[in-house]
Amino acid sequence: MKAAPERLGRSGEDAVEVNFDGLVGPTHHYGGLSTGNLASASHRWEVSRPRQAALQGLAKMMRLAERGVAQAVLPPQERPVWAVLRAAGFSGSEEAMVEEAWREAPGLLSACFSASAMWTANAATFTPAADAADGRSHFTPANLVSMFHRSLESPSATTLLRRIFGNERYFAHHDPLPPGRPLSDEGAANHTRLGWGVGGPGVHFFVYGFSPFGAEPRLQFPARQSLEASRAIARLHRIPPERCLFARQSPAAIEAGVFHNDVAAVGNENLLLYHADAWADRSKVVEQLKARFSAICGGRLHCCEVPASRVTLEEAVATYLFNSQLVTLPTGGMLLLAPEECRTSDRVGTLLAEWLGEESNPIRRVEFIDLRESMRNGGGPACLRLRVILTGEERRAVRGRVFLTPGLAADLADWIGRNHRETLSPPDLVDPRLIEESRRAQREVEQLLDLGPAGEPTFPGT
Ligand code: SUG
Repeated sequence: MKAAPERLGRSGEDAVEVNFDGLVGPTHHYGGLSTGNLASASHRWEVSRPRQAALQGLAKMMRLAERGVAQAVLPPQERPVWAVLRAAGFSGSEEAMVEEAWREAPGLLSACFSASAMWTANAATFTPAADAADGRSHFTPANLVSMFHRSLESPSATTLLRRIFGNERYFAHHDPLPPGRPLSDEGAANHTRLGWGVGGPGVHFFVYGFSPFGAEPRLQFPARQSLEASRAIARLHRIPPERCLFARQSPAAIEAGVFHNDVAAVGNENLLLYHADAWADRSKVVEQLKARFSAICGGRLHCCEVPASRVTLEEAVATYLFNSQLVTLPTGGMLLLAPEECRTSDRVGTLLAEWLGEESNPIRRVEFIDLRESMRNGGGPACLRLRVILTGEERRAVRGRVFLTPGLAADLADWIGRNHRETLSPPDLVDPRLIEESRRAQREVEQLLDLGPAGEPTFPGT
């Protein structure tokens, strides 16, 4: 049956997009854990600054909240992941386990200490009620099986989302897709919802890196998102097929370090910014997207294509231009919140000035933000947030003190100041005081966010 091009769920008149940003945990370090993520590889084992990282993330949230954008937070995850260290054969006291793991398997220890849950664009894929045939909002936590350290996030993300969005009347929760390469899923970083406003019908643009059961080109870097995973999410979330489009990343993009689609494209409402080499068969993809947009949403999708002659893929990866956050301002028009690295590139600067000068382009403001600590691990402004569209009723059903207010921001700044170290490098992971600091920080933030009982996440194989 063909769904009418209208809202499927409850009235979305008072719907707003809320950015749920991940708080940076006290074990933020540079493990060099993500193959194909050039920043992660090139800063491997350098000294990180956990306190600055967390404050930079908070400053971004406050900037957007000051601009009138709805902002909320997600807590970090408990680290290290003891269950995985035990499952890998380490035993004895916590200190002994960490020491032995450092001697025998430093990479594994680094993975178990990783603060990578901060990049909540990878936590889950979300579909608003307005686009789901059953009229509920859907969450599927990403299984993140492509990178071992990231796969450790999935069990806790699953319990966390169920705690915060626990009201079953509004929210449907799916389990992460079964682990394994054929259903490798990296969450919202490879998914963009387009549509006029956030309350009306939307078109869902899924980008995948590989098709698991086909003949695939051999690449130097791993393609992370599978077509079957994206299709499974669309099915589970009850999105009518005519509202979905699936496109393949270009192998050239993956080889240039575009490990997620959000490193080469960003969209919001009726605007799509993208690198010309982001997708295979790009002209066809853009044509189909435009056609879907006008059929489902009505009107024209505004597409800004950036050819390599203006900005190369390498420049896109170095500046993270397309990982800017593109948000609608309550006063009308859009704000592009770009990483500081874009300010220092003349070529990117010229492009931004052009976008601002075009009458028909919805971007009204460009601002820059310093996220150096996260950027050095390959995480820009858009990586740090999960977009969740909520109606007024749904917002009231959200549990915990997660919406950012000046009071919460002050409490979080204080929490960071007391718990996060100035500097950290992988050899510091054996410092027994870090275990205590990490545990205390987790306890305090859970209390501060008033999240209620946590429950125990279960890790596959533990
Ligand atoms: O998965 N980096 C993350 C960065 C995630 C960026 N997210 C989006 N593009 N949406 C990753 O590669 C590096 C961790 C380390 O090396 O210590 C890391 O996990």
